[in-house]
Amino acid sequence: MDTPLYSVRMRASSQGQHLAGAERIVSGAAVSEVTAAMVSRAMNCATGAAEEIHCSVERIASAVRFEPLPDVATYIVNNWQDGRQLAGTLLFRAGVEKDVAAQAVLLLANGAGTGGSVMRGAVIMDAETGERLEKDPSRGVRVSRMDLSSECRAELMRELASAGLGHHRVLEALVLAGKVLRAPGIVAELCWSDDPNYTTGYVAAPSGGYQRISALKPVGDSYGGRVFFVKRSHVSLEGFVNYMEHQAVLFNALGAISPPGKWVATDG
Ligand code: WAQ
Ligand code: MG
Repeated sequence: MDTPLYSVRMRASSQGQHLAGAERIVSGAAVSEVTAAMVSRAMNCATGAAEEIHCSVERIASAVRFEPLPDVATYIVNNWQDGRQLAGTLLFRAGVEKDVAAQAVLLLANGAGTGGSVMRGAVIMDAETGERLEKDPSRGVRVSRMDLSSECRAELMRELASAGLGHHRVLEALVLAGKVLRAPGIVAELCWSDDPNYTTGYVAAPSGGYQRISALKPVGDSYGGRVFFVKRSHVSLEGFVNYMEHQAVLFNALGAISPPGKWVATDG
């Protein structure tokens, strides 16, 4: 018998500014506890007191997909310029045209949103032409409804901590990228944070997995974002966006986590 699962989501804001967000997929028995923990975290937010906290609890009506997480690799680069070069190489390897990869890096570096702002969601980009395909380029597409099973979460936290990757951003981004890589028609994802103190980003691809790059921007830079690459002629955009926003995906197995390796840029 299948026990129903629930999507629990929280977002906190102050003066109309987003402060914190979280989401989980849990059994009915865990809903109250998980919701309370989210609210408590938002009430004690490091970035300031929340004025508004919105929680939603929804029973997941359609089938949940159970998937394994992608493998994790880490490239240590000398500086963010080398990091961006490596991102281009990894994107090209995944099937993104060279100039399109370069265009995507510049887009995130300059702010992909309206008037050069940071977007709340991701850009969808044609891997062959660089054309932007998201319906609302000021918002982008938001990936939602993904989580780790509780056993997998405990195991992943242990494994990441022992690999020196215990920062919460690693786990959260890995789960998000894991869902993205299971999307119909995905070619690759490029991401780095808008947090000025967090310079590590990644290129994710179905063949390469979750490939971390130690620096994709200088410290103090508050730009960041995500680009999902697809081949326009091979994908139903509506199906792609619907999957990203609504399909529940629960990860129940880990991929391999490799030790970090140095990467040295080549000329040209
Ligand atoms: N769906 C789509 N785009 C999103 C989502 C989402 N659910 N959440 C964030 N974004 C976009 C948005 O433009 C953010 O500004 C941008 O991504 C960055 O989000 O292995 O922490 O949460 O060391 O700041 C990657 C490396 C960290 C982690 C990424 O992103 C590691 C990170 P942030
Ligand atoms: Mg952020």
